[in-house]
Amino acid sequence: RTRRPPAECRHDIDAFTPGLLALYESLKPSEEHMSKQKQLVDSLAKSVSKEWPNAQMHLYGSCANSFGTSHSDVDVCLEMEIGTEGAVEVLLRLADVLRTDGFENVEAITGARVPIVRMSDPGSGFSCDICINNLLAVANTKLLKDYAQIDQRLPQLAFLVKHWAKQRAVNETYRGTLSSYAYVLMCISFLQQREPKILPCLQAMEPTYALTVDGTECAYFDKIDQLQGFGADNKASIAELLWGFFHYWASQHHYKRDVISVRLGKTISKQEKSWTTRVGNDRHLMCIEDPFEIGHDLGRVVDRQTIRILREEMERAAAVLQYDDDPCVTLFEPY
Ligand code: 3AT
Ligand code: MG
Repeated sequence: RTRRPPAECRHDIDAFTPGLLALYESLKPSEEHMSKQKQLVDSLAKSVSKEWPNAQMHLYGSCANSFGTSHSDVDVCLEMEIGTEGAVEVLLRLADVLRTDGFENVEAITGARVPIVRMSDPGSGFSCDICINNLLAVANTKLLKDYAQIDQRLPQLAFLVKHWAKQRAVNETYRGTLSSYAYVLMCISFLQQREPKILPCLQAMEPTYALTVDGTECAYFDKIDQLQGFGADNKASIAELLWGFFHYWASQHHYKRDVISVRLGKTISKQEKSWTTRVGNDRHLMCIEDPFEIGHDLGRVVDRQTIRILREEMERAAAVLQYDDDPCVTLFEPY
C-alpha cells in the first residue's frame, strides 16, 4: 500500500462542529451519575475496610481520568500488602466478602492479564472492576487526566472517538479490537503531532511527578496550570480534528513501519523497538506504545482480520466526515 499525500478536508467542515460538541455534551456523565458512582465507591470502601483495614482504594480508568461517559464502568484498584497469599487468593476472598455484603453478579476473573473481581451494584446498576496493586494503571490514569486538562479539544476528540468505537463495535479487546485506553492514547498522540502542537509531550519535560512501580519509572511534568493555552496557536475545530484523526489512521499512518509513542510525542520505528516480528501472541500489526510500560504494545490484540476491520472503519469514518450530508448521525450509526 503506497501512502497517499495528505488530503485536505472539505471546506465546510466547521459547520459540523456545533453538532459534534452537542453530542460531546450529551455523552458527559451527569451530576446524578457522578453521585451514584460515589455512593458505590463508598459502600465498596466499607466492605473492603472490614476485611483489610490497611488497604488503600484508588479509582482508575475512565471514572478518574476524565474520559468517562455515562456508560463507563467503575475501575477500582486496591493497594495492599498481600504477604504470602497471592493476589488471586485475595481476589477470591474479596469476591466472597462482596457477595455477603449484597453486591450482585460478583465474579472473580483470575485468568486475565490483570486479574479482577467484577460485580454490579444493585442500587445504581453500575458495573465495577476491582484489581489489586495495579499501580501502573493508577499512574497512567493520572497522566491521561493531566493531558485532558491542557486543551479541551482532547476530551472532546476522545469522547467522540470512544463513542464512535463503541457504536461501530471496534472497542472490544476480547475480539481483537482496541481498548478505550488505546483510543485515548491515539488521540493524545495525534494532538501532540499537529502543527502548531495542540498538546506538549509531558514525559519529555522536566519531571515534577515521579512514581516507581515494580521497577518501572513513571515520571513526567505535571504542573498543568503552567501549560494553559499551550495549543492556542492552533485554531483547528473539533470537526476538523476528528476528520484529521480518522484520515491519519485511514491513510497516513505507516502501519508496517511505525509505532505511535505518547512518551516521545512522535512516531518511532518498529525496528527501534524490535517489534518487527511476531513474538508469542504479539503480532505488532498496529503499534501503540504504553507510555510507562514501554515494552507493552496496546495493539497486541489486533490480528490480521481485525486490523482490516479497524482500517475499513477508519476509512469509512474519514469518508463520512468528508462527504456525508449529515455526518454527525451517519458516523455513529450502530454497526
Ligand atoms: P471505558 O469508559 O470504561 O470504556 P476506560 O478508560 O475505563 O474506558 P478500560 O475500562 O478499558 O478503559 O480500562 C481501564 C483502565 O485500565 C484504563 C487504564 O488506566 C488501564 N488500562 C486498560 N488497558 C490497559 C493496558 N492494556 N495497559 C495498561 N493499562 C491499561
Ligand atoms: Mg473503565
